[in-house]
Amino acid sequence: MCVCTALGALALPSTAHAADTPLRDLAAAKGIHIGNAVAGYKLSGNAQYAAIAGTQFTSLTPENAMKWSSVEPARGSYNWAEADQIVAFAQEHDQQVRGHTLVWHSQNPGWLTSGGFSAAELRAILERHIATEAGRYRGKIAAWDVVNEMFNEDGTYRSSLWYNAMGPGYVADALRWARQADPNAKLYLNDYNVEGINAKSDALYNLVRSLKAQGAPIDGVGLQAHFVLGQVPSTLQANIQRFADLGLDVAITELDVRMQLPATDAKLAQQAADYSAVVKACLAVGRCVGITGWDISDADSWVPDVFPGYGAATMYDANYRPKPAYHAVATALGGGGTTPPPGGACTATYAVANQWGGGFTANVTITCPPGSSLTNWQAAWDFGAGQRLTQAWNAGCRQEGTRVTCSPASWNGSVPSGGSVSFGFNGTWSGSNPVPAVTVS
Ligand code: G2I
Repeated sequence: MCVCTALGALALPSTAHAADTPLRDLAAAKGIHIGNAVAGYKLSGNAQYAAIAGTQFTSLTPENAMKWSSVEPARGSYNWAEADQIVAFAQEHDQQVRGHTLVWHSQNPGWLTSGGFSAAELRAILERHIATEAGRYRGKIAAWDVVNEMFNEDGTYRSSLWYNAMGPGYVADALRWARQADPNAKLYLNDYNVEGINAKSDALYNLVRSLKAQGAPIDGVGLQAHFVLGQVPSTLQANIQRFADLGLDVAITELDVRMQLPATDAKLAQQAADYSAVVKACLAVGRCVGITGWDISDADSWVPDVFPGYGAATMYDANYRPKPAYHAVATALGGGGTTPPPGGACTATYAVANQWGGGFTANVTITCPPGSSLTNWQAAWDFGAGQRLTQAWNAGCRQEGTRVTCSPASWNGSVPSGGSVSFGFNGTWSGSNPVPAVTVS
């Protein structure tokens, strides 16, 4: 057991950042923005939420406040209160605002979706909407998600109010109207399940390439990045790179990593690895300009409402305490000296030493920094791709389902302060052999 951080979880103040450099400073030093999605009523009604929103991020995205049903619930009757509030909060905290979103198939007001408008009327209504909203915030928005979620999973255009009335040309029209309304805002197309290379991201790629060829005003693509635990696509960086190579900016716009509840230490460690992988992929591509999370804490997240039984998708737990994912993001952004995650400062690394058709050898090294130590350590991980452990040395390991649990041999149960212990094993694999996140206690 860990003898160093027994007080860790209890001793931390509720928004425990005491020794940490805020994410916003780390991100700024790397030349990218770090953002989150926010709701106005929480900024004014929840002090912990507002403190995190104001101090950790360089960019805010209104989660719902700039959507059509929020700003024009009845035709010609506008409600800008929450959007104005978020813009003002961002300005007070020296933050940029990502506008979300001008054109979408969802969260449109009833008067618009059930109005029985002709194609020509819808076109005029959309032009006016973009002119009104982007015009109101002219000069105050760093980037607009001009069109949101225009594709089906197979890369065909989504059937929507706009596509059905105007055909695919609605995208270029919307971009032109947005450029007219706010010439300095970066104009983006934004979608989900386009993070890896697949049919849907191919469609987005072909669209933005043709928009650029036509001279339509397109500055960037937003990859929403609503991920499932352990499923960050291996082609994320290559996909970001191919959009960048077209001369476009790329932003991660709605990052979260959902898991089946309850959250366990192992799942939170995998989630930390997933968040870290996203940050690293973005940092590896010069035109990846920033990363925005979708919701401040697990208490704020949209996930449990939409995916029953799933949640814990953000960087902060429901009590606004930073999770391992927060620390992993800070570390990936170059942070040092962050508060170790509750549960232990000793860490384990897993490395595949040798791999051949159907088999592999891997080593796990448990390391304790000065001031930490372990006695009778336990290491555990999940094999997510069907791997089976066959034989271990310098540890006793067993596998049940995907879960592998290892305990020390008689001679290596103690990891001293500043020291390390290694063990190894053989296993079988097929298809892929990804590196799992190992938890140690
Ligand atoms: O679904 C997750 C995101 C996918 N990409 C586009 C984003 O705009 C979208 O955000 C979510 C918000 O996080 C939710 O908060 O969009 C949902 C649907 O527009 C939002 O949910 C809505 C509920 O459906 C409404 O019932 C509720 O009144 O939030 C509204 C305000 O709380």
